[in-house]
Amino acid sequence: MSNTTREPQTFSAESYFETQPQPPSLVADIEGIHEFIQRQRQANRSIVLVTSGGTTVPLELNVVRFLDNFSAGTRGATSAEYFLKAGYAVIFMHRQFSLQPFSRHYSHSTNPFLNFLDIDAALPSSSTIDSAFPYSNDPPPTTPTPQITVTTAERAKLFSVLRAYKAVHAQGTLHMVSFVTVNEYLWLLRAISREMSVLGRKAMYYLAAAVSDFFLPQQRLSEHKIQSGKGNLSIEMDQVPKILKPLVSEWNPEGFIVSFKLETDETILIPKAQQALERYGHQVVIGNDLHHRKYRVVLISPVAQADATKKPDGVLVSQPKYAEFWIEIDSHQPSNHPKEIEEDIIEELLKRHNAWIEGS
Ligand code: 9Z3
Repeated sequence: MSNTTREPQTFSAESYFETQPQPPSLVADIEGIHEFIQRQRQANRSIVLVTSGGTTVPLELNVVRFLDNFSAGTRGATSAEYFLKAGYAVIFMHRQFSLQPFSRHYSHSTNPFLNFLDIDAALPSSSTIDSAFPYSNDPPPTTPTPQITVTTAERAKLFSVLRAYKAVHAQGTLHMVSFVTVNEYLWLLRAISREMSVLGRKAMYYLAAAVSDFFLPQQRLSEHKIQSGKGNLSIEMDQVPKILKPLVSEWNPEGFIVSFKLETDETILIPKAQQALERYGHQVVIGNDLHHRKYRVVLISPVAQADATKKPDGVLVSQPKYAEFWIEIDSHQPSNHPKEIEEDIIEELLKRHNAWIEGS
């Protein structure tokens, strides 16, 4: 990285993939995806690619520091469950260690599963606490291992999560693949989209990952940890190419594509979502504002202009170019059985995807 001013570089999707390195794991990842798609096609299932979590932008080749994008992966992991429930096969392309379908209910930070387990054995008194720890030089605990049970209050919820999880595993309808950097994300998205193109209209893309807008090309990364002590650090980043464009026009023009638009200023949400549709020509943009994203979203989609209606006097009334469809749920949800907005989002998208498959 240098402090000298330079001409900003513009990357098209094409020049990006020509100059930025292919991740070493890509070939193996795509083999797994290929097999998964073949299996689901034989079972005549629709497949949705769900992207989830935030991408990083490394600042060094031997990476110590990186920029990150906000997302816990809640939207993607929750949505994946509702797609699976509806009979879709899901490719869950997520940020490593972000939330995942099913296990998200027992996130280590908000709902650690160890709290729900009871152990049928005498616990050591506080004066002999060290005897309770497994990683000492003591011999292993006595056999048979004491009974471990789930606390009564948690049993019903755990049962329903576990039952769905086991059913999905038995059916083999969930395939996981992970990324960390924006580079890994872009390479994976391109390769998976191309693989999915064999599905034609039965392929859906649900792009909920929070993707970096700026990055540092590999050629400009410093090899080692950037040293402090030289005063300020200025980093000039290049723009990540707009990847929706080739996805819509080249990689799978038949696919049903849903992207997300995140804003913190709600007043620009709709114009920005419309701008994305105008630019890329896909099917739906889901607008969400950071602070209300769990309770309110808006689906923006193009209106077929042939729908323009004639008034009785023969005057042609031009239709708005884009339709808004708001989904809102109560922000005060019971903690034991909260309604999730993703349930309603997916219900609406499934109707639209069906219409898309039928060609309307
Ligand atoms: C979203 O807007 C997601 O809904 C969230 C989900 C990231 C807000 P969480 O996982 O958050 O529930 O914590 N994703 C898309 C964000 C994004 O990067 N959009 C780009 C943009 O706004 C377009 S691809 O320009």
